[in-house]
Amino acid sequence: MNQMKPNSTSLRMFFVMFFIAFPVFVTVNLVYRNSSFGLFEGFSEGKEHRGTTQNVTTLQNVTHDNLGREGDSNSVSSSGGVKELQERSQSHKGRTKNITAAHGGSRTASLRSSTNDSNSHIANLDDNEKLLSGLLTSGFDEASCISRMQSHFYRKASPHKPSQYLISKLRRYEEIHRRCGPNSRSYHKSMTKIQHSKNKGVATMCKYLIWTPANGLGNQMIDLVATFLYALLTDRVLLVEFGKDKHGLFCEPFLNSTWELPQNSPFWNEKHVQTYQILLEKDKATNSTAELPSVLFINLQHTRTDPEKFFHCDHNQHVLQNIPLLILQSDQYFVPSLFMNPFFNLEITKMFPEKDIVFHHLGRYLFHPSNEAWELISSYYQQHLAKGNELIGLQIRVFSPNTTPQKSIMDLVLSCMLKHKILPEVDLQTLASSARKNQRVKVVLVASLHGEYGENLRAMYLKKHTVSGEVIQVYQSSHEEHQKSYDNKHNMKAWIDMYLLSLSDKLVTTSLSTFGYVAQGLGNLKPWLLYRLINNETGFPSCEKDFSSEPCYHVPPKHYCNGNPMKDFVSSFPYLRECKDFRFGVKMVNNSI
Ligand SMILES: *[C@@H]1O[C@H](CO)[C@@H](O)[C@H](O)[C@H]1NC(C)=O
Ligand SMILES: *[C@@H]1O[C@H](CO)[C@@H](O)[C@H](O)[C@H]1NC(C)=O
Ligand SMILES: *[C@@H]1O[C@H](CO)[C@@H](O)[C@H](O)[C@H]1NC(C)=O
Ligand SMILES: *[C@@H]1O[C@H](CO)[C@@H](O)[C@H](O)[C@H]1NC(C)=O
Ligand SMILES: *[C@@H]1O[C@H](CO)[C@@H](O)[C@H](O)[C@H]1NC(C)=O
Ligand SMILES: *[C@@H]1O[C@H](CO)[C@@H](O)[C@H](O)[C@H]1NC(C)=O
Ligand SMILES: CC(=O)N[C@H]1CO[C@H](CO)[C@@H](O)[C@@H]1O
Repeated sequence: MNQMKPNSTSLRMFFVMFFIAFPVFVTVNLVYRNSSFGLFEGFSEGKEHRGTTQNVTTLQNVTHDNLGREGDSNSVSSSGGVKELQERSQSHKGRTKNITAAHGGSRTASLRSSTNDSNSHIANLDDNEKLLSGLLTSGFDEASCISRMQSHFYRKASPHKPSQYLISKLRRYEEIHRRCGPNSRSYHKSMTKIQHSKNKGVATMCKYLIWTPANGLGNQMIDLVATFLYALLTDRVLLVEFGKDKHGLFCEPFLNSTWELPQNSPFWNEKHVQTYQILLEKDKATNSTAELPSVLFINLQHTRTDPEKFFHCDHNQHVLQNIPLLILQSDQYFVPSLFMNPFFNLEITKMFPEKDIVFHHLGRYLFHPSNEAWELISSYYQQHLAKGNELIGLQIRVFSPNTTPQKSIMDLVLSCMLKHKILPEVDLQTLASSARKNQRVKVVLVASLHGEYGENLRAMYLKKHTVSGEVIQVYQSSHEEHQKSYDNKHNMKAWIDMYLLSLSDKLVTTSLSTFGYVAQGLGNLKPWLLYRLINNETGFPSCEKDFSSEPCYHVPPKHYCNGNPMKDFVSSFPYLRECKDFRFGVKMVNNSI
């Protein structure tokens, strides 16, 4: 009885607190722009949810010129969450942002609106588009992740539809994740079992794949897509070890569950876990897999000197199948190595009849900017980028700042963009004062750690005519000077830049930059790859157009499963090609090439 008392008291206190706190909370929410819908939602669902702060963006009076016609202007709004947000925000002055794309000349892809202003009608019409032709599932609380339902206003509809098989695989995966994910009964049962039998085999209801971070955000994102594909192929539940540096970047991708490894999991920084390398050695020595651990750490990070990992081989995959918990660390887009495995190959080919759009589909499936990130992305887009008829993304990564003069890089960039007519030459004949009407506007978004590149380009076109008569506007959203891995603010900026670049019509990136890979994959863009300058050399093509939007896998296996060295990828694996930006790397091409 004594024990009951504090409990019921605290329960009552809870309700009192709830009924006092709740209206206050809502009111505070409405008054302050930085409201916290994530927290609100988590509370009502009794789930652990990060309280992501956000500024609410609503799509009001979006002017759009879908077919290049001069602008009909129509009101656009969407169903459910956003409508509710709009209503809430409209009731408070200053909350509603009135978004209008400038002078009717908006880009084809930008802020697409429908010609009907009946909300429910638009909602139905857009459902298929909103869910990216079935790639995404319906049923999410839309206010908790506004970007999930608004991305299609910003990005051109993809010409690549997901296959029915991929859609069914994803729906099945989501079901498994709900059943086996954190907070489920199966999760606790399976994890307890695994933990108690770390070094001897055990069979569990659910099997897991824990993703651990390595290297910068670009590497982490391409590797996360590869890891998710591996989870799909092996019916494992993907859990991610997101540290503070990734707090508030992404929405939850899986309906009614979380992909984050719970903070109290013993497998954060697990030290005493057998490694894949040791398992391989044992396996080789004894030819027996009788004694399997129940947790295994697999390091697939890039190094060119490590012994061969044979991760693509049937035998090893067969062994791994019996281990309920795998902890994977990589910084690579190792999807091509999964294609090299005959069993996986069959399955992936069914999922992706077009082999060169794996990242495009899985990236758009997994990575939705959090409300906080989305506020920054959408407002930046509307303020600066929506104005143009065409958006050019330019990503400049300087790998050796100490040996590469800035001017060499600027020359390289200009040489590429002018030669391929991505940007026009400046017209030195015509006077700047003679303004013309209805000029086409090209907007250039520069992403670089260094602010000078955007400034140089802006200065070049400022108040000048171009030979094509186009007006060039240059924006650079951030410059950080140094790449900082594992830093939340830096990651947020990087994510915003990657996302904005992915909305481009044309993309110019630096060879070997995984940052560019993410943008091109999400946006289904075949980028112009800038030559990777490491000093002030000259005499090479400044850039080359890539043949696929897939990221490059920089360290593919060097041996066949029988141990013989792989000499020529293409003859053994007809869907692989040497990457244009790194000749030791490979990536997928579509059948038709
Ligand atoms: C949210 O809006 C407030 C008020 O306009 C502003 O001060 C703050 O910087 C915004 N936060 C973000 C993340 O945009
Ligand atoms: C919204 O945009 C319209 C059209 O440009 C403008 O007339 C109106 O004043 C704007 N409203 C707000 C609240 O900014
Ligand atoms: C708008 O939607 C309504 C309701 O579905 C429909 O009756 C009407 O014809 C539509 N108008 C236009 C211009 O498409
Ligand atoms: C997800 O959760 C909501 C709210 O609890 C519930 O109504 C819905 O049926 C769930 N969806 C699935 C597919 O489990
Ligand atoms: C190892 O096992 C494989 C298949 O089970 C068998 O073909 C091979 O001969 C064995 N090798 C040794 C050294 O026992
Ligand atoms: C650039 O190259 C020239 C020779 O072509 C060399 O003399 C000069 O020192 C180089 N500058 C830098 C900063 O590397
Ligand atoms: C909020 C807002 O500005 N709404 C406007 C949207 O556009 C229609 C017609 O163009 C106006 O009547 C609304 O006032």
